[in-house]
Amino acid sequence: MSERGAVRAVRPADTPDGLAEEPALTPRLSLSTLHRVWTSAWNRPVVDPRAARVGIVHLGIGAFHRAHQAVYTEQAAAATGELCWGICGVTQRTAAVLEQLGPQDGLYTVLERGDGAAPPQVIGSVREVLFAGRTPAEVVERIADPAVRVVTLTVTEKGYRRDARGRLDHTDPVVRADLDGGPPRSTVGQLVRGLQRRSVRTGAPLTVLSCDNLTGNGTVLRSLALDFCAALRPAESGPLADWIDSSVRFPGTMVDRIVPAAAEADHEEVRRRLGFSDAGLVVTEPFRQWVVQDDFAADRPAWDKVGALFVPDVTPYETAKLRLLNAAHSLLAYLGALAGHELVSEAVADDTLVAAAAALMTEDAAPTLDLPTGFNVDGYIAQVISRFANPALRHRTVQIAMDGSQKLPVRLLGTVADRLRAGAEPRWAARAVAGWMVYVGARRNRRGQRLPLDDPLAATLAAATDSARTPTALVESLLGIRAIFTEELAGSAAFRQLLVPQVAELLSGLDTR
Ligand code: CS2
Repeated sequence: MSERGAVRAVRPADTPDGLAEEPALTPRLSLSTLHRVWTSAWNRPVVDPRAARVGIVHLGIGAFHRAHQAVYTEQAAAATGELCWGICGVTQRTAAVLEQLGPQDGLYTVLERGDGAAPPQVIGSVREVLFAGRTPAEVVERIADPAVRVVTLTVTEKGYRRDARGRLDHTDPVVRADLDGGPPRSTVGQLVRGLQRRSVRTGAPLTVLSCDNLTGNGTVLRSLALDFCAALRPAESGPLADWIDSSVRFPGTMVDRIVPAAAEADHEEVRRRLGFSDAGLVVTEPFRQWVVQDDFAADRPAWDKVGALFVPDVTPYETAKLRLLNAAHSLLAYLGALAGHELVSEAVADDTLVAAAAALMTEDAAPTLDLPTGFNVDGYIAQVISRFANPALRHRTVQIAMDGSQKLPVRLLGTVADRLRAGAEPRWAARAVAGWMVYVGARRNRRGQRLPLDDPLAATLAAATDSARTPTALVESLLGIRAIFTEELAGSAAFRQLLVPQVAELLSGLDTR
C-alpha cells in the first residue's frame, strides 16, 4: 500500500473489533502474510496488489463498497490486465476502516454465504485508505490527481445532507463550515473542493458515480455539487460550475448486493479456512448486480467485462430495485423487529410477514413501475424473497431499520403517492410505514426488548412520538415531519385511513406483556 494516505501500522491490539484478543499464532492478513499462510491460489487477489496504481477515489469505504464495486474493479483489472484502477478508499466518520485495512495493506476477504457461494476471496484493489476526519487535505488532493478518473461514493442516504426539498442543506453546520472554507468534512464539500482544485490544476475530466440507494443518484449528486458551488464566492462559483458542466459527468447507477455486518463466527471461519485473521472481512451473498448509466467523462475500468450492465438510462432499474427489494427489506425490518425477529431470514420464515412483503411488491409497487424491457417482475420478486431467506446471511433487522427517515421517502413513499394518485389503496406500503411509525414510537418489540432508534432525525422523531398517546396522535405527529412526508401525503385522508388502524393493530400487538 502506498505510503501516502496516513496508512499507519496499527497493532492488532488497537483494533476496534476484539481481534486484539487473537493469539499471536494466527497472523493478520497483509501482503507479507498473504503468501506465508496456507491460502490456496484461488483465494488470493486475482491481480498483484503491489502493481496497482490508484485511479479511483471512493468516498465511504464501508462493507458494501468492499463487497461490490471493489470486487468488480479487481475482476475487471484481471480481465484486461489494466493496473491503473487501484482504489483510494476514504473513510468518513471514524478511523475504524483505516485501522482495519491499514495494517493489512488494504487487503481483505470477501466471504460469500449461501447456495453457489464462491471460495473466500482476498481482494487487493484497495490500495490506499484515508480517514477524511484526520487528513482532509489529502482527500482533496486525491480527487484533484489527474491519475484519478473516477470517483465513486457509498455514503448512505444521510451522507448527502439534503434538506426537505432535496437541495443541499445550508443549515447543516458541517455544510456551513465547508462552505466557509474549512477542511471539508461533508461528502459534497470534499467532492467540490477536490473538483475545484482539479479544475485549476489540470482540468482533467472526471466521472463521479454515486452508488447509494437514492432515486436518480447521479442527478441528485450533481445538483448538490452545483448547490455547493453556487454558495461559494462569485469569483469561484461561476468558473467552477462551468467547468463541472463541461468536464464532469455524474452517471446514475443501480447497485445490488446484500452485505450484512460481519459477525464473530465469520471471523472465526476465515481464521479456520484461510489461516489468518482479517479485521476488514466482508460477508455477502453470491448474488450481485450493477447497472450503470453509460455516461463517462473519461476512461473507466472494464466493469462491463465482469457483469456490470451499461445502459443509457438506469432509472427503470433503480426505481424497480428501490421500490421492490429495498421497500420489502424495510417492511421486513420494521415488522420483523417488532415481532421479535432478529434476522431478515427469520422474518421471511414468518408466513404473515413474507406474505406482506410479497404483496407490497406485487400489489403496490409493481403497478407503479416503468419496467426495463425484458424485466420479469414475478421472477425478480421471487428471487428477492429467496435472497432474503438465505439462512447463511445473518442480516439483522435493526441494521436495516436504521435511518428510516432517509429511506422511507425513497423506498416506500413514492409508491404510496403514485398509488393514491391512481385512486388505489397502497395497503402494504402503508403497512410498512405503519411498522416504521410503531418502531420509532415504541422502540421496543413484542417481547419488551429495546429497539435502537438510529437515525439522523432521532431527536425529531423522539420529540414527535414521546407525547403521542394514541395511534391517531402518533400518525399525525409523524406525518407532520416535512423532511419525510410531503404536503401531499401528509394531507391525504386516504393515507391516514390506511395508517391509523394498522398502527393501532401493531401497537396492540406490543401490549401483550
Ligand atoms: C438494505 C440495503 O440496509 C438496508 O437498508 O435494504 O442495504 C440492501 O441490503 C441493499 O440495497 C441490497 O442491494
